[in-house]
Amino acid sequence: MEKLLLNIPAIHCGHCAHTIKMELSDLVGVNSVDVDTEKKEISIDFEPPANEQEIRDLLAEINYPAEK
Ligand SMILES: [Cu+2]
Repeated sequence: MEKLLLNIPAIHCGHCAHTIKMELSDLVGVNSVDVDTEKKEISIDFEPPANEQEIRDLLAEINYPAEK
């Protein structure tokens, strides 16, 4: 299992957190998603077939692109 910590500047409220959790949870291989609304950070536990690029692409697609 891999863990990914990403900074998402566009997160500003609980609704954002909910949207991100729902969308990422739909990816096969994503086991858990934690969102820290205050720090604008998300932490994702995943395993194949999910991968970091797929997660970053999805976040960009739903307008919550990860920093760096
Ligand atoms: Cu929001």
